[in-house]
Amino acid sequence: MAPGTPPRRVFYLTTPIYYVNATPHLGHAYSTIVADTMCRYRRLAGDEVFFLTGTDEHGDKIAQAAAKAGETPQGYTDRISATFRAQWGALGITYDDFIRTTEPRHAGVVQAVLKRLHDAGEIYFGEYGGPYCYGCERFYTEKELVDGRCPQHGTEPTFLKEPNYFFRMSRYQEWLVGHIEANPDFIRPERYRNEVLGMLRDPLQDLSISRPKTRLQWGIPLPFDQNFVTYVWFDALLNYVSALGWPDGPRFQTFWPYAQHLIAKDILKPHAIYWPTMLKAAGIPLYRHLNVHGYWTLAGGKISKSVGKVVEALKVTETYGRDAFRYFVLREMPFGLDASFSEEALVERLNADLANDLGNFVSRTVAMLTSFARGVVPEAGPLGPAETAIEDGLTRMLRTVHAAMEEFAFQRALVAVWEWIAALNRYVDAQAPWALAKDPAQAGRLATVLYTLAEALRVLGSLLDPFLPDSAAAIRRQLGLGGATRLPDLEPWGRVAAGTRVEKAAALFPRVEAPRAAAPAPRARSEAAPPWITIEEFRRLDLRVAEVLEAEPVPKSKKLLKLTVKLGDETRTLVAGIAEHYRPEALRGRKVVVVANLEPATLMGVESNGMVLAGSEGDTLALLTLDRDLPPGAKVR
Ligand code: ME8
Repeated sequence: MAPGTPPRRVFYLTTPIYYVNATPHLGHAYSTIVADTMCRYRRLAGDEVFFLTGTDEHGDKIAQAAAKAGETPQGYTDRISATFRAQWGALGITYDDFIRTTEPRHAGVVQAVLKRLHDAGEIYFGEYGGPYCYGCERFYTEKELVDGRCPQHGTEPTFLKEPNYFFRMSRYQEWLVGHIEANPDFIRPERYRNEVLGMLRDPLQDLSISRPKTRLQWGIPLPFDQNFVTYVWFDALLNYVSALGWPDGPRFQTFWPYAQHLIAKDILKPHAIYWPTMLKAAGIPLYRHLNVHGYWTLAGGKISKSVGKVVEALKVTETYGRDAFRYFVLREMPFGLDASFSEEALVERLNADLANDLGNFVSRTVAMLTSFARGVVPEAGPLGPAETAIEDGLTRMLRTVHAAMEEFAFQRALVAVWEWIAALNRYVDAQAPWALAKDPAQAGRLATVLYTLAEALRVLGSLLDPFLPDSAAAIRRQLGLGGATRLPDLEPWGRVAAGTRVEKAAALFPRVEAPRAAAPAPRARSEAAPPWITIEEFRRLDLRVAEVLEAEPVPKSKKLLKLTVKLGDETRTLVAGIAEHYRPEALRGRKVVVVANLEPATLMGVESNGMVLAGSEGDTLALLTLDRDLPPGAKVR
């Protein structure tokens, strides 16, 4: 290792292995995209990465689905497992291994672990009865049921009572609580850690780990009793070590000490309680982190196979491109919380963030280099304050991105990148290279500005690689660059070589029309909605674009800001109740929409000549801004 080179970090990330009782949907695609983004990011950071996904193929649910399809379980699981692999191929997922629980390499490990636990007295024979949900493949306690129904599926559980083998999970309750308390980021985000500690406040039961063959044959036989097969969760969780070649495989040695799992909240209990206790009992070190995300909902409903509302993720990616889909899901869902998926919201983000902010920046930069520098990156002159601000902004942005990515906070990372892109677009507007190009005395300045833009493009072409792999590659191609630059080499500023040829290419993200909304309702309004107005009445409003020149707090008011805005040739003062939502310095230079003909009013001693428009929902307030530039005073209609 060269002196001063930081040691290479190791990173092992798994997705859940998905049930093959139906084809992949949005929820599966999300987890897999998240894992892929993370693994691409860590590879770009220089880490040694192993990314595992796969399919969970045993159990009642699968046997039932195969019977329903009129296929043998093996034929059925072969077919559906292949659709998962094909889907991940189409989405550009860069997994290192795809494990199937029907593979001999997995079954062998499950049997070896069972034998070890049985020999150690960790497994005993007994009888258990209780409410069982086939959708979840688990027993519930009465307390966990909601109105007597499964909290996940809303179905009535079946009461099952049968002799089975049990794992002495209850033994490990105190130890597990201690481990979670001593390692605050073992389960994250924190809400899920708290949820697990909550579950562990009740006495932990032993876990039934078998099913009698009289009821179910589709499973891995217990090595110590051929009349039973292994309970599907006990079988499935072990994929995380069987895929690495537990116990002696070199991959197990290298990667297991760095294991991180990624799941959604639906399978928190098996991963946060069954799995660590199984590992502990088997003498296998624990994983490092369990990263838990929320649930996507569709128009308020749940997306899941057993519930029946299925979105084929591929359909959306075919229409809008896989980068747009990927960006949308990463940007829209704060990691750990639920989010709602809609095609309209996706199109909005595509147009605003991708077509407008990123796409325009890339195309105008390449176009300006082509028109004003004959397609060749010029030599930069001395950097001025505007360039230094961009460079400092990059350093700050990278710091935020790195910290956010440590915690799977994709949304925070992307917001930081897009703030920098917004700063770049403002830089272009402020420096106006088209004006510099008209003045031969400004040739040096023009070269510096164009160089800065080319350098920003170089950074984006690599930094965006984990998030928007296709677009990042397209950006790099325009600069004649092949592979992405490692993250530690993104800085210092000034790496793009003067003399580099740039190549014009098609727009990265053409704008798309919003998907057609449902047919408008007939001319009836619900009683709660305001009455209809005519177009003439609407035209009485004088709505205008205004540029905020100055913003300052109104003394003694928590809510009000005094804004000085430019409206065409005129400068006006307005008072806006937005102080709890925007800092004054964040408003300067922004274009907003105002009602210009609202009669003046005095608020806390300040005369207000108009009103700034904003939307709000709950505690969130958002100013209406423009998605492309217009001069102050432009009419809004
Ligand atoms: O539970 N929103 O498999 P599964 C977000 N085989 N993510 C969702 C989602 C949604 N609406 N729906 C599903 C199993 N997911 C077991 C796992 S692991 C040893 C065994 C994602 O096919 C999310 O990752 O039901 C969730 O945890 C997983 O799919 C459940 O997949």
